[in-house]
Amino acid sequence: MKLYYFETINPQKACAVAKYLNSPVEFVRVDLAKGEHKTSAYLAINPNGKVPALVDGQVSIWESNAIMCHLARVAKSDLWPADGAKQIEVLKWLTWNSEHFTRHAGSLYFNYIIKPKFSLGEPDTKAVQEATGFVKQFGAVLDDHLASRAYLLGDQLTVADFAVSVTLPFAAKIHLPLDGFKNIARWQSRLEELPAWREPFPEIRAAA
Ligand SMILES: N[C@@H](CCC(=O)N[C@@H](CS)C(=O)NCC(=O)O)C(=O)O
Repeated sequence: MKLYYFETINPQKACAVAKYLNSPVEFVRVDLAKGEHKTSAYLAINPNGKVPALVDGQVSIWESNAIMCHLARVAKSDLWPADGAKQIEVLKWLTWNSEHFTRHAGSLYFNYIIKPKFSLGEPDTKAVQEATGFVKQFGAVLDDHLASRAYLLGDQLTVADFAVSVTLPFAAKIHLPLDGFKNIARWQSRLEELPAWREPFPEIRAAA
């Protein structure tokens, strides 16, 4: 399998899960700064021109959530639970995350990290203000849920934990308004114990 990535949050989920599972993937870096995601060769793999993408035999999979689930399923790992009801629960959190929590936390990541990195101008004050309000609102839902659980599904770590937590390593830099959410902090400390969560990306080898 080949996993196409760059060091940004969506590929981060797929890379972290691949590393956690020790998946037999070849990591292929697609340099967004050089426009490598817009080449015809890459567009044949992911017509959206975005990372990550996974090629497994004849199949190309795009969307980081689908890639995480595929890697876990192939590895027969509980990161993608075998039980149907638990799969629905994972799907619920992945959807909630894309539609609500990381949708808005991702806006802060875009304004405070991506914009300066790619010289896209100053943070948009209105967008930042709006995203901050939503992260607080949905952060409270997450914090309440984690009050009595180690992970999103209870005792069992799943791909949903990798997805929902993806912006937490950047909390200070992107001004994530999560101060005071003690259960999220406890959950983050638990995830930080996982080397693959702390260091999701492969080392970049300097050219010889
Ligand atoms: N929903 C997609 C989002 C992928 C995405 O937006 N990737 C960003 C990097 S985090 C990207 O490739 N951006 C380049 C572009 O849009 O030109 C996923 O989860 O895989």
